[in-house]
Amino acid sequence: MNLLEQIKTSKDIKQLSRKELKILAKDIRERIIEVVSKNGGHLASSLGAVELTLAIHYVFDLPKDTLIWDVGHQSYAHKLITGRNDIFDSLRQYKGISGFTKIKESPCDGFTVGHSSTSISAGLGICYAKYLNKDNSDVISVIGDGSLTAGLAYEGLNQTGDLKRNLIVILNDNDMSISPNVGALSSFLSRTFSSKSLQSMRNQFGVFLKSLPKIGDDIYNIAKRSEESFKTFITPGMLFEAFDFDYFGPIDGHNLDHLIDILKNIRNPKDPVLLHVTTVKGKGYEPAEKNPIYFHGVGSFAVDTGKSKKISNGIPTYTQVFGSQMVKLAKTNEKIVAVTAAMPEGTGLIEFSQLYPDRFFDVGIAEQHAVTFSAGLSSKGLKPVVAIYSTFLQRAFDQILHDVCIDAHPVVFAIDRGGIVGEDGQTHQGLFDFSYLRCMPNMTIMAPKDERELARMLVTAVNHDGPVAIRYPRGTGVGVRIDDHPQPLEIGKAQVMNKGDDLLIIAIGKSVCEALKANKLLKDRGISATIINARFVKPLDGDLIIEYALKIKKIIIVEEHVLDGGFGSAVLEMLADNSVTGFSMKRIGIKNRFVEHGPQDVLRQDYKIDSAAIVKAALKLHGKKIE
Ligand SMILES: Cc1ncc(C[n+]2csc(CCOP(=O)(O)OP(=O)(O)O)c2C)c(N)n1
Repeated sequence: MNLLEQIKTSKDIKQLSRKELKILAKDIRERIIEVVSKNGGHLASSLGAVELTLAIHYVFDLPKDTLIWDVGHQSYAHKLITGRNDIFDSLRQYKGISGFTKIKESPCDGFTVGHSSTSISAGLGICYAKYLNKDNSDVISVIGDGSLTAGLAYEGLNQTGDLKRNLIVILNDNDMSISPNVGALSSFLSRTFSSKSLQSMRNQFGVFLKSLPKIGDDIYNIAKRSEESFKTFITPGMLFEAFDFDYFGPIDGHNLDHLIDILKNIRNPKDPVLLHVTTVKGKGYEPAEKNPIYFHGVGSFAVDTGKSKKISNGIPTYTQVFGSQMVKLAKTNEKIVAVTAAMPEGTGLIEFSQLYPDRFFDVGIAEQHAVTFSAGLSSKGLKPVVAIYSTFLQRAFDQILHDVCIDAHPVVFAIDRGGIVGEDGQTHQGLFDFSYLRCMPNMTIMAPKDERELARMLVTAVNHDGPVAIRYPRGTGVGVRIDDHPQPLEIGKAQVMNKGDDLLIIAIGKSVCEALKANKLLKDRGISATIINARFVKPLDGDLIIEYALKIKKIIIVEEHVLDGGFGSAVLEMLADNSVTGFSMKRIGIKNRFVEHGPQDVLRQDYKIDSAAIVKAALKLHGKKIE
């Protein structure tokens, strides 16, 4: 039995010697690598946080003290030592444990997360609640340097300084987001000074401060109070001290002894504290240290080589098709610029960024800024294509509405990971975008049934003079050929894919494929269906839908989206507004609930939005027996 197997609760850590803690760190890394190499997951971030996790659990009393991991993707070591080693093989598996922290999963998980940069705000809220409840236990928020690029983090820091609560923020700084971290802040955090250059800067700064009229001497005296406070003036500490945090660091986040000593010192603070630790992403597994981008969120791989085990079927993903079409379009249209919020790989924009560096912007984890920045770009004649996953775009609701839609700026939203995303689970499913975009005046929304249509929609979008969204799924396309010169679609026009008299199926996006599959099975049961590929959620092809709804009185609407306010709702509203009645209808989509993690197809089946569900609904509408 190795040491990890003996750790049943967080408290067991406290019985270990420091030497044993180091052995445990090794066991933990091996276990993480073993499971992630099979299940996939956030390997590099979790490997980088092993010592930090052990030190926190060693010094603090969980769950009495509250620990919040920002994003939660680095929490695998935390899971392993809080009673989840026995079920760790189920990580990210259907009905297994989540890849992020979840209040419902363990009392040691301080907050349910998946989206970044919430830990300081949530931590402060918990801190204040504890204060009012006369509970003086600690609250520790661990945030990465990438997650610190989001405005939300600063809103949290700002109020923390104001409320002066005893929040402990640990900045886990590995100089990486998923890709190398971006922005002025990133270079600021990694500033280091030799003692010589520090001395010279100190002198120059002193002369400058003294030269300021009237207040100069006072500031100089404050600045000079000690070498330490002077350092924080010009090192990363300056930023956090400005928010009224006591700043410590930077210290080596893999040195357990130092971590434990300093955490013991800052326990039970009176004022907000920020501890800056530097770590190596992928620490302890060579392939991940060498290629932390690939191993940020990785599929199954061979442990000895680090090579992917996934066998490609040669069909490109929607993301790849988007990326290659962007490169093509940008060649002939120099107005096209691309914007991503910390996901250049995930959104398929690497080639674009290399070919057109001046027309590519990675703004960091700052979806709200990405959208308003794009509105600004488009207001001066550029054609920004802002590529953000459906789930993360939720953050920018007001920026889309207020900054883009009011003046109908022609911004293109390339919404990747629309629909069921799989193993990342409830925080990442892209199931709300039709609803949150549909209500916005001036917005056009499309969803392709396959990768060929995606290419056509992208051309349509960049030619359109107004806000427009294309929502496409995670994963490979269906294997159709993409036109050499994709032609634009007519805005608001649907496509009739199959004609039949017994049933009308209106589908959007990926669900069109499910409808076509269902059609084959229904033929065998004597039901012939008309299938409409809606293409547009907004504007809807009302004329076409009404024409068929008046002829065929049995209707099924299918979407990979929540039913509330989605595509089916749009069709129903349109039919009601046009007084089309007398039909029986079944809407297929996700009921109003969050969808857990698991393989995409398993979830589609489980949540009854696949071809089998369509067949079943059709048989029911026709009063036929369901086998
Ligand atoms: C709002 C939001 N946008 C994007 C993401 C995708 N994402 C997950 S982790 C990550 C990078 C986080 O970097 P950092 O906080 O430095 O942690 P590290 O992985 O480097 O340990 C990104 C962009 C997210 N989880 N939430």
